[in-house]
Amino acid sequence: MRNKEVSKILSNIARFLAMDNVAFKPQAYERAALGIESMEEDIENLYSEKKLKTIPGVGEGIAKAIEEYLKTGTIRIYEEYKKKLPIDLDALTALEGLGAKRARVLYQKLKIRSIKDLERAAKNHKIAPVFGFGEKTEKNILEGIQFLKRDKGRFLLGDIMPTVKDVFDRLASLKEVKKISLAGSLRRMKETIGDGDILIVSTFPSKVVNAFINFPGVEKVWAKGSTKASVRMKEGFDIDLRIVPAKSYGSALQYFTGSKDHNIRTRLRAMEKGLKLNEYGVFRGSKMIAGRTEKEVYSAIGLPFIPPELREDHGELNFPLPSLVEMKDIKGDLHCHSDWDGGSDSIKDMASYADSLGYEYLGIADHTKFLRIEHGLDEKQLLKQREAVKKITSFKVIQGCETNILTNGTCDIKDSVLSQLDYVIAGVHSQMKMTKEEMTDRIIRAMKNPHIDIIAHPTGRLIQRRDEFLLDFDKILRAAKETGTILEINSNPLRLDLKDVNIRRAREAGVKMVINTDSHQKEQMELMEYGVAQARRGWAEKKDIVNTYSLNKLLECL
Ligand code: DGT
Ligand code: CA
Ligand code: CA
Repeated sequence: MRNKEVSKILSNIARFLAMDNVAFKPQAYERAALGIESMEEDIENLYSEKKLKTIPGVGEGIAKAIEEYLKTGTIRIYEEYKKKLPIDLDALTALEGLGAKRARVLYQKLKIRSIKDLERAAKNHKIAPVFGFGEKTEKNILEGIQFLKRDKGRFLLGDIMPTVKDVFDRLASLKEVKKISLAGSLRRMKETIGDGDILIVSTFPSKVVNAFINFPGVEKVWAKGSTKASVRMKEGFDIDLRIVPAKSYGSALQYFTGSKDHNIRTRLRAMEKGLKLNEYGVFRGSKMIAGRTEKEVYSAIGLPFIPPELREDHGELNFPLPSLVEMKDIKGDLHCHSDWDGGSDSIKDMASYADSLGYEYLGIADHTKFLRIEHGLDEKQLLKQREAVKKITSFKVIQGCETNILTNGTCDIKDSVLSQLDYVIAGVHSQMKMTKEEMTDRIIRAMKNPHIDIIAHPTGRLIQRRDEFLLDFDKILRAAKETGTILEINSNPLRLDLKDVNIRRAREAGVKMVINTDSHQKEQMELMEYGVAQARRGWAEKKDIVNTYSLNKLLECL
């Protein structure tokens, strides 16, 4: 499958086109890139069947570009753009607030090509005087760089999971592979990942190792032994592979899933029982008493099976374990954007995608007018949209909106219109730097508006890019409980907001939550799995999450 590379190059071209202020084309390239990235079919097959134009966003021009890429390994206009603008666009635009256009200005004015150049310029106060930048931007750039440094070498779960899944599927299809599992932080679904870990049982380890190190996308081989290997993928992260005998699979999986702190606890627990636990098994003296399955291993040391997401030494050996919410419990997604606010897909298309995911209902919550860059809807448009939603009968769609909590805690849509919608989401999208007291009061004031049901991405963080708001979270929880406001668990891998520890606090405070994807394109609804994983890491059960409810019960609490 070369889908990912094709998608990447199209999306890069989109950015270059956008920088050149070309109209419409960038959106088409971006849309094509997203479509290709998320589709199941192999792009090369579609090409050989002359069906490229069935991909959303792909017209004559883009089809030609794809053909050129598949044949020559690059696209001429892309090479030309790169020559004109020889900068590390990916790294630079990874900084919060620095888009492609601004990166180009910095190159033209200050010859900034890399993060290093950028940092030097910002420290020497060269950025602020550039037209359109200013002191504040310069400060934000420096802060952003500090963020990158702090998390150096860690990757967003959602960025690396698709590649690891590819590798996993390739391994799983080898006939020499008898058992396979993700391990490490990936299996625990941590929000950021140092490296990927995969564990295998095989009848012919050296064959598996050889196949693995020759997979497409493997850029470097760090180490290769008879039962393990470690490689660097071209996306820049590493994958460790280990092959173990069947009789130790459970104990090895337990060991390599971690976390380290959880492992220390389990080993101590074993010792208290006069046993020894290591990656080879559970032993009484020299006799091995368990090791084949994880369940057997936990049971031998007197513990129930502990779901991987809980293995963080957060009390999982001592508390009664929750019965965690699962993907299959999710009945709908309540935070999805349509083409009414500039999202990619019509309400109808979003609805049929929700249907294909096996959901019972879909909530459309478009941005509202304060967010002009997001084409936010005003009162009139919301009411018009309401009529449009009513006409959809093929799937149950409910209509909300994602209104903006303004600095004083009021929101940008009149109550008389909010009251007509099925539900209302509210979120902070501006003025994020307020004192703790101000920000807490701002959000609580919004919660007290009887029309507001859900607070979107409540703490405002962007992982590795932007800190949480300063918030008195206990106060927020008390207010949520009092007003019956639901807190969102936003599934976007860059947000995961609420995060695990806050989910646990919310649950303990008796505050309900909703797991949403905040999709601006139908395929993004698949991000739900990251939100569910985060909820599980926060010990959440089905009853804590309102979009596990049937529609009637859901509407009652909205
Ligand atoms: P990461 O890769 O930084 O996101 O985090 P992990 O948890 O995947 O860590 P990694 O890849 O270094 O090792 C995988 C697992 O192997 C880890 O979760 C627990 C186990 N492990 C590795 N080194 C040690 C160790 O020194 N002591 C113990 N008890 N376990 C270890
Ligand atoms: Ca790891
Ligand atoms: Ca590792």
